[in-house]
Amino acid sequence: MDGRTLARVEPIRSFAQTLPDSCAETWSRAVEHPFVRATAGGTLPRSRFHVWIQQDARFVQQLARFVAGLIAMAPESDVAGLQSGLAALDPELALFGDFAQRESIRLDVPPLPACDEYVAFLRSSLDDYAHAFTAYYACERSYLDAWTNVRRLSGLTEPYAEWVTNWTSEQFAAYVDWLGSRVDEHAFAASDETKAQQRRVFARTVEFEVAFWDACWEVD
Ligand code: MP5
Repeated sequence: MDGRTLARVEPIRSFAQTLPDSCAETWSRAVEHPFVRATAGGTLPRSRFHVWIQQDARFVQQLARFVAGLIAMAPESDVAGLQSGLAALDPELALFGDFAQRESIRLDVPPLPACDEYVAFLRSSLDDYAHAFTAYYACERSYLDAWTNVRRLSGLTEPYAEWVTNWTSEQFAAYVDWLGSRVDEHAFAASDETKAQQRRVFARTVEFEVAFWDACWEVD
């Protein structure tokens, strides 16, 4: 074969892999948020990190209820995988608890509107399994990519190493890949209209991610 005569071809990407591109601007606002950059650059005020810890702990508690709801409506093919994701939230909540104790901060603070509104949106998506699953994928994928950015820029350095490790571990990346593969499997037989709705749900979820980072970034 003569390489000079071959047409340039784009690699084939799955539906799930194309979802961030279909809301590219919002996606980069989420995964390259100033909060993410400041975390990587070591310039994040400790008080803002504490607010994020408090709000994310609240978020994860509610996310566990959402995932339990997703499992309740899941087809058999998705149940075991989702259960493993739900089980992983226990050690994660323990991480928040240990951190809060070490830094003498409380975790029983009221959630900020950005946290409540995100959770309410996730709950409302449970009306439709494909929507809820897509929202969950967007939620997990955006944390994988945001914390992968932190790791790319600053490595596994203190004081955030445990958080970077939590959301960039091989197991977590494999879980998010698995979620993507289930999105693809379900999209395979879906109509164009259903896929367009899934793109909208993905983009909307990423907007809530941006709002969540904004809320933790904008506090004093
Ligand atoms: C996640 C999170 C990731 N902890 N917080 C927000 C605001 N978005 C996404 O979820 P998980 O289950 O902690 O990996």
